[in-house]
Amino acid sequence: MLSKKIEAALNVQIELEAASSNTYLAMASWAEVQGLTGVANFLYGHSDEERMHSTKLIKFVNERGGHGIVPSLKAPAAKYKSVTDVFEGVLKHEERVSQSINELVDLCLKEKDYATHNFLQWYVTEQIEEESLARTNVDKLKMMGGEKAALYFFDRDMAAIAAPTASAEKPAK
Ligand code: OFO
Repeated sequence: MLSKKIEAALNVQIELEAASSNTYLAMASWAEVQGLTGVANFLYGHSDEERMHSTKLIKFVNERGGHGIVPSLKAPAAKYKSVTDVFEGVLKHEERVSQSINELVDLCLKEKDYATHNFLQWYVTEQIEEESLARTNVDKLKMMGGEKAALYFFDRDMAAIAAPTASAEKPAK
């Protein structure tokens, strides 16, 4: 059984993951309109993953006798200055999510909730990967220095990353 304190903290995380999903969806839509199909598909896939992260938390809370709450969300920005602006936003967002997961893990130890602590390890690992990927993308874009030709190749790279991620995340039939 979850304590009220842990249940509330998990519900905050549910909201943060859902907000991540919405933000990446808005970024994907913006990139698609700019003709950046690779970037758009990568971000659509990322948005789907974040929704899965939120749902996974909802199910865990319910399984442990709590109630996972579906949040109402603030609309994310619809327009972005550049692809660099988008990926800097992704990195900032992921850093915030990592911090929030760390605080949750800390709270679980303080409250001696080892089951939730164990469940959260999956998120800890996931955040290492996501932060590192976001950082690599920002580094690449900085290296390109806003060159249009380089952006074509960046978009192609993103398409290659998006394809395996999309098939790996397909729900099992
Ligand atoms: Fe949910 O993994 Fe990123 O935010």
